[in-house]
Amino acid sequence: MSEEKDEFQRLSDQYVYLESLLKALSDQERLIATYVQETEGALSALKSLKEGFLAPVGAGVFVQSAIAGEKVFVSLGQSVFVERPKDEAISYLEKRRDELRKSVEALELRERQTIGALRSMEPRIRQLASKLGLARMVFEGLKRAFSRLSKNDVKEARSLLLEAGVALDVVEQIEEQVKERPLAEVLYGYLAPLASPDFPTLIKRKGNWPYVTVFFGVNGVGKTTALAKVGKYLKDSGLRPYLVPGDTFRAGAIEQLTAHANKLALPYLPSKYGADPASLVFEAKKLNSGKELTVILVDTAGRVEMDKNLMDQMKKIVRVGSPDLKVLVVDALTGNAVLKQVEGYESAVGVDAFLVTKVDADAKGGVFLSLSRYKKPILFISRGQEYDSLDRFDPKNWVEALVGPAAP
Ligand SMILES: Nc1nc2c(ncn2[C@@H]2O[C@H](COP(=O)(O)OP(=O)(O)OP(=O)(O)O)[C@@H](O)[C@H]2O)c(=O)[nH]1
Ligand SMILES: [Mg+2]
Repeated sequence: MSEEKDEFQRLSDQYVYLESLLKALSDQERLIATYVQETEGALSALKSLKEGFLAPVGAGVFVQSAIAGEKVFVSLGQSVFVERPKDEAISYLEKRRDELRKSVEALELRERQTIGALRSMEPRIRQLASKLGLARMVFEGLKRAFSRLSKNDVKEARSLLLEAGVALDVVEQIEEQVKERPLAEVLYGYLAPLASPDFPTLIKRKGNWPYVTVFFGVNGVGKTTALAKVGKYLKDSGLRPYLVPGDTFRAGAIEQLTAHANKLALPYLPSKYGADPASLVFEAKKLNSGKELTVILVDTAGRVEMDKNLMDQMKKIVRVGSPDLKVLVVDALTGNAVLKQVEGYESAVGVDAFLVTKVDADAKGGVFLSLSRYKKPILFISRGQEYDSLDRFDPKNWVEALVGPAAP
């Protein structure tokens, strides 16, 4: 395990280094390409130059004919000056243009090689990350940002953090705190409250079963998939999940849930479209009343916008079903917009925990830091289509993967 951790650390550091190298190469290539263009401009101006004429040709490049008409005065950029007869000046500029073109080609080659190296590292990094329970937590964006921050390049770090989907106020707080404490400690301070609880133990402790868990969230975030995974996880942990297809709205939603239930051999409440989800939960609770270790998992309908009908339906589920746990499912790819979702559900029904999905597809990772402001646990993270791709969120591993050890 520790050897694999070291390898992961080494590879992901190297990956981040190569990515920043790639960025530097392409910035340089773009810059030199503009020099090529400016030189071309200067050349054509020079060729059509009339005596005594001052011709501005692109930023920083001026061509001026000397008084005698015999010599031209060529200034390239800020530092290169040559005073030459017109023909000589032309061949000088042509030579310079060709050299610049060669530099562009050489840079392009190095960029292609760097991209190749990056691509060839990715499978192993992903494999290690998943073995270490980090999902695909390479999170290049965050890693780069943190490396800038630890070098006191606050401006660049800020824009990288924002790009990675971290909320602005969180970015500002982190910037302040790193002035006083090591970055790893600051990050751990934010993320520690998000650590996943031991869900089976929570349920076992309840005593008067069934334990009711409702999954909320906007359209397509992965509620139904996550619910099925949690069902399997709980069953594997010796509990008795019971599924409720509370999305009686979207076409195919009931079949989707019952197909998962059949595949996993989990019991569920039969339902039909248009049925009132709150009544389904009520019914499920009645059927399972007093049944030891039973956990009712309720799927709900998602919509793109927080419309009033949906929210009323959610409120009714909560009122009638009085769930033990209200889980808001959020998609890691949502970035900053996740805050609006949290606030919408928080004010309507209240949120007890998060479940973050699609972590496998997210290379940014900002969502965890954004969620940290709510100080609520992340029940699980979901990282793929397989039923077993469900992990607990471990802030310590997460911080270590990003900025190295030092978390307490
Ligand atoms: N890559 C990846 N895809 C996922 C994950 N979880 C869900 N998906 C995919 O996301 C899509 C939506 O998943 P659902 O579980 O149907 O989402 P939902 O929130 O129930 O959607 P609605 O019921 O329509 O609101 C499906 O194509 C899933 O296969 C995950 O962790 N990683
Ligand atoms: Mg669904």
